[in-house]
Amino acid sequence: MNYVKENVDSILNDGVSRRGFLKGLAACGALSMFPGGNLMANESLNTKIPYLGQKAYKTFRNACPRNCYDTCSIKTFVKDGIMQFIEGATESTFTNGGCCVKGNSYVRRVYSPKRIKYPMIQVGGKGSGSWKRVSWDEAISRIGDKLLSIKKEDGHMLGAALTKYSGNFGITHYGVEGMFSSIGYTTRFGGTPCWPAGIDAQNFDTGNMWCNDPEEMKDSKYIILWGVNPAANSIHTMKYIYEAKRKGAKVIVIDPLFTETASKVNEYYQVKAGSDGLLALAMAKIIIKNNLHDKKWLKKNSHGYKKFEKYLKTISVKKAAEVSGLSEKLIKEIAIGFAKADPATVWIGYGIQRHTNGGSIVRAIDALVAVTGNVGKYAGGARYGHLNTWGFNYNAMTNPKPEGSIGYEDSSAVMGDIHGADSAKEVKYSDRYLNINKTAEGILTAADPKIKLLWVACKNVLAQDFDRNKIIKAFNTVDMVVVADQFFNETTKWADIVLPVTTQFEEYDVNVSYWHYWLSLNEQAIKPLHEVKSDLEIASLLSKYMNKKEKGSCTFPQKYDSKKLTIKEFNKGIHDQFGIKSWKELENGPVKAKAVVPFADGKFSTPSGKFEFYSEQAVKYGHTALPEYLEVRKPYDKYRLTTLHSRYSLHSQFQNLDWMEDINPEPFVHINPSDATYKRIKTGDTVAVFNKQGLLRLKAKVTDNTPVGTFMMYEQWYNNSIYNVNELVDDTSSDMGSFKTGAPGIALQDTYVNIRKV
Ligand SMILES: Nc1nc2c(c(=O)[nH]1)N[C@H]1C(S)=C(S)[C@@H](COP(=O)(O)OP(=O)(O)OC[C@H]3O[C@@H](n4cnc5c(=O)[nH]c(N)nc54)[C@H](O)[C@@H]3O)O[C@H]1N2
Ligand SMILES: Nc1nc2c(c(=O)[nH]1)N[C@H]1C(S)=C(S)[C@@H](COP(=O)(O)OP(=O)(O)OC[C@H]3O[C@@H](n4cnc5c(=O)[nH]c(N)nc54)[C@H](O)[C@@H]3O)O[C@H]1N2
Ligand SMILES: [Mo]
Repeated sequence: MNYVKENVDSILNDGVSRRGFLKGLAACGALSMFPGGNLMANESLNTKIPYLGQKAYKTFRNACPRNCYDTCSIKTFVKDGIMQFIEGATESTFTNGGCCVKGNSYVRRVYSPKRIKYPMIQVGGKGSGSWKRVSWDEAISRIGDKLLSIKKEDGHMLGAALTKYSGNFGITHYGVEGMFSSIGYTTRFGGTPCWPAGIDAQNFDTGNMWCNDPEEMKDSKYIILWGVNPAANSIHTMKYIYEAKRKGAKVIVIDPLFTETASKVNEYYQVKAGSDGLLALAMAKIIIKNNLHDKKWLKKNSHGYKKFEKYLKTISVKKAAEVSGLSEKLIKEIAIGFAKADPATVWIGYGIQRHTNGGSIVRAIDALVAVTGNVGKYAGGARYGHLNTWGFNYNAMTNPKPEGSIGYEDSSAVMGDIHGADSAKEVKYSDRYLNINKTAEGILTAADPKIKLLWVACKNVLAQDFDRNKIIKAFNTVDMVVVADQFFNETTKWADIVLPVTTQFEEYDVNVSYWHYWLSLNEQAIKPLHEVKSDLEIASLLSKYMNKKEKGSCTFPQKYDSKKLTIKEFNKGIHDQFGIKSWKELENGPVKAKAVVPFADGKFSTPSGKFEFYSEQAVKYGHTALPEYLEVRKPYDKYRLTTLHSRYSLHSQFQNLDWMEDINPEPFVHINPSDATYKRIKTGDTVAVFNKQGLLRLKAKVTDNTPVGTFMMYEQWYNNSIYNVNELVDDTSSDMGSFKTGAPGIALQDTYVNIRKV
């Protein structure tokens, strides 16, 4: 152990990994001093570290499983059983040999002294901070006994609930859902906080959510980055955007904030939040009026176009200018420039659809792209995301229910995150589904049965879910909260039992992206540290225990072998799509799916088989048939608050590491100089930001990157800080999401607050 400790200490102090980290920092623009710098993301990133020479290391294939566009392919260098440093895989043209600042800190993360090392019980009760280390046997027996007692009391398992989201998107990790299926019908938090309104919008329009390969963007002639901030959130895509720009393409950003991305493109347009639907419709109107629409494509491939054209008569460009804040002249200029370029593309971000009218905005932008005939075109498209390479077996997820299981009788209410809905086949009973975006409400109102055990995995509920104080109240009504995580965090504070889990370097898995088209194997590079176990091994242990106590009570396989589980995920479809014969080929590096331009064949999975301007299906879900303009939520306080994703963290992950604290030590509320003057606030002043729901105390940063009347804070979790933006964000829904993800999205961008100096 001392040997390991000394060696770990030496890497933690060593410049090699730190060097990679600094390169990542440069890649995300941080060293170029936001906003104006000109270091180009990922352009000089190939980390060819000679160090001891490549031969001194054993190398492993890994992947970053975080919920991120880039899902990087990684090469890990191990010496004497200890990870020394990582590189981005050079085989992937997307990862292109470089990781981001977060990826380059992985060694730091794996060996962080802050990791949860053993199973722990909060003996003083939730929130007490009084913890006791226990053995795995004790932790598992407590949980198993609780589950069996729920069944004994209620006759079913609906009192057991699972909330899991995006801490780890590795395919075998859907085994956590599998663990829950294997004990019976349970309660699940379904839906997603991330992208549901846009998913529905694209499905109404195209019958799918399927985007062009981001690598094609280098050949686009006009790129609109609409409510998306890739210079922070998808740095590897920036190189294609830069290449297009170098080749003469026009690249513009439409965003209420002057973002890192805005600082790198040709033109930036500051739009008023939530007004984009009207802006896109006005642009479509101008394009048609100038006879720049693609009549041939529309005739052949679209449904309801004439009705859409008629609806556009009611759209006033003048009103669009008033509502969006862009002048009529500018709107016209963008519309005509976009329509004349070939191919032209829009990247629709996820930030833009987290409004009460978010789905309607995405439908309007889809319509704009379709009018110009850029749907189904190489280097064109209304890009949002895709799940086209996700056709794995989800083997670990598909366990039969124990014999005689009884469930929720309303079988129409089946929901699930689109990343992988539970595939249980029984029709008579179903799981009980609650909206993942209303965690607190779900727990507090669940009756008959109430929630007695809540299992949290891959989710930092208290940092990422909405109306934090209500969540604490809700957690306190649950007999046993179990949290499986790598770090003590906001959520573990309110847990009864904490289980330490592996990082991706300590287990096998396989990863694909919802953005690019690469497939990466994730090999086990090191032995699990401390007493950590993978989510799947935990499920096996639980199954062993439950079956010992009550035979047949859990169907999850009792033997755990992460490599075998990973191999079982592959099938012919995946092999064919990626042009491989076996998973083994991935040991030589990541592979890319065969190139296909989405909808190039003019086939859409909509009821009409065409691109639907007019969607009956949308009507079925309570929306307008056409992509009509919908007004956004009205302000309920003085200032708008937007909570963006940060380049230093992946939601609540990474910012807790010491290196990240070095470069980004504390949170700020970003406020415009004119608002600052009005409130007599200077940079560095401590302020209280508050609304009907909560209050946050933090320092102010005065900057004109934020528009007048809007404050910006990054959603991040700082170790040892009470900072939490969801103290202020309520759980109001966005318009769409129920169609494909089972629950509406979250309108977290429509948050309002006030401020005072303290
Ligand atoms: N105010 C505000 N709130 C937001 C957002 C916003 O923009 N503003 N964004 C929303 C969006 S888009 C999303 S996607 C969500 C993300 O919400 P989450 O999915 O909750 O986010 P993460 O912080 O990435 O991951 C949660 C936890 O998973 C843990 N974890 C990592 N790997 C594993 C593993 O293998 N097993 C287990 N058991 N745990 C693991 C991490 O340590 C972390 O504590 O947040 C949403 N919340
Ligand atoms: N470094 C890093 N990368 C990440 C993540 C992370 O946490 N950190 N998270 C990952 C995840 S889960 C997600 S969902 C994606 C999110 O990726 P993005 O969609 O790029 O991220 P957001 O920060 O949510 O929002 C993007 C932009 O939308 C803008 N926006 C908000 N409302 C409107 C509007 O009404 N109109 C317009 N035009 N723009 C608007 C915001 O100002 C912001 O600049 O990033 C992924 N990548
Ligand atoms: Mo997300």
